Amino acid sequence: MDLKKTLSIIKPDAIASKCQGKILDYLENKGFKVIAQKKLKLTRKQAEAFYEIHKDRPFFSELVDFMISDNISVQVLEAENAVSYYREVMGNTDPEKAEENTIRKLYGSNIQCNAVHGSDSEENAEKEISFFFNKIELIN
Ligand code: IDP
Ligand code: MG
Repeated sequence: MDLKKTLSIIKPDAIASKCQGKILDYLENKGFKVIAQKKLKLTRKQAEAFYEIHKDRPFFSELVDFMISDNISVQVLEAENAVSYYREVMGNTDPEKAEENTIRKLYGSNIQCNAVHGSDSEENAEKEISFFFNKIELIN
């Protein structure tokens, strides 16, 4: 089995609606192992740095405001093909377009407040994991 890692964020909307536990339960039931986890509140600079690839998109400043509006919970998840598997169970960016029983369909509200983040490639997963976690936090 070729286990890989991906970075997950339970976003402020899902924390505020008390869906964190349900999402973690869902992920464990889908076979993901939570390797590392932390709760934090991003500063504006940190949120801007994390979403830097979107800095020229029209929704960038709204996205940053949303991501700093409350605590977030960040996880490193391990599974076979973790990146693509998490993208699949997370569902479409827009909860209205997401398939039934995906996290965003179940717990997302709209294209911005869509409950979770998941890395979009193995290369970005590595970068995003090291954005939030240092080496010692990932040894278990
Ligand atoms: P993804 O999270 O499915 O990978 P991205 O295109 O990478 O989607 O967008 C990052 C995040 O930016 C989304 O999860 C969502 O919170 C927000 N976002 C994306 N598109 C829009 C939009 O059209 N309006 C408002 N927010 C958006
Ligand atoms: Mg993305």
